[in-house]
Amino acid sequence: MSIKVIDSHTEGEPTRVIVEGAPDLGAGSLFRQAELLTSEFDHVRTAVVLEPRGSDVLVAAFLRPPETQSSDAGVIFVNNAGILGMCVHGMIGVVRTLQHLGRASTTPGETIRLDTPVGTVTATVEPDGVIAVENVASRRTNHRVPVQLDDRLVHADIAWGGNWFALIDDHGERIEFERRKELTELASKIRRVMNDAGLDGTGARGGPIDHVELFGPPVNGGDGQNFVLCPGGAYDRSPCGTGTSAKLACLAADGRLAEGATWIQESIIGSRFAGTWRAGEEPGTIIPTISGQAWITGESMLHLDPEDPYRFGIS
Ligand code: PYC
Repeated sequence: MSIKVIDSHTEGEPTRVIVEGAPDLGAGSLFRQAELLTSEFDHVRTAVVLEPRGSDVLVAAFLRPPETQSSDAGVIFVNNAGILGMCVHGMIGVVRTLQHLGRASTTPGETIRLDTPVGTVTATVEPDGVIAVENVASRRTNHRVPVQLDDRLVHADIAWGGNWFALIDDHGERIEFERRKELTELASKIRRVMNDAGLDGTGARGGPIDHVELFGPPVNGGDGQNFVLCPGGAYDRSPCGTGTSAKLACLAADGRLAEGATWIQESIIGSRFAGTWRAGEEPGTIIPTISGQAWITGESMLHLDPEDPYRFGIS
């Protein structure tokens, strides 16, 4: 079995797009196809994402036919833990990859519509290689939920930005790259305590907290820096576009960022996304747009040798 992939990184966070050799997931909804990917073809996800071919940081994208008539393609994102609802850094990587393949325009102003299991997003080509993703409707569902840890009390906002986020300001830690191990431990503890206590995302597609976002002051001319813990324990090298969408939903709900104004979110490595929002159709929702840049890093043919005991990855 061979699988052709194209690798890129978006503001430091890698994306691997599967361009040949993906399994047939049928013609159901992308939500159903994602379920099928998990139940029948999880070994393909693990082969592509996990070591020895991948790593815990990698997000992979399965390209699918569009689910809605007006869209150009469908995408299912996966990582080391399973399916991701939406992934903005990944979508910027997908669009950059489609441009690299000559399947998407590089002309500023051109748009491409992409379906995901949690909704349709639109990507617009901006000058200088920047890609702006108008994400799914995002919203804050809970404000300042007290979370008691062994050694401190923190308060979390819970928000949907295509994944479920707990967003915390009053954690008492310095947000510094050198402290990523301590930040990973703290964020993991917060997620465990919140999910054990049932303090999870509420609303239509409610679900457990899958990402935790810790905030600190800016270091690179932006409005703030974050540390984002992803579902499988890795931290996001980019500022996390779904996380920035969740942040914008909180800023909008607090009246701290006006509609159309720009928020520059810095990542733990200092890379940046620009975020802005407009009102969503449903009261209390916003439609965020997140802009950033991706670069192609490689094209490979992955081989799964039937004799290789680790052909489906090291779990
Ligand atoms: O950019 O949305 C994002 C993202 C989610 C997980 C890693 N990156």
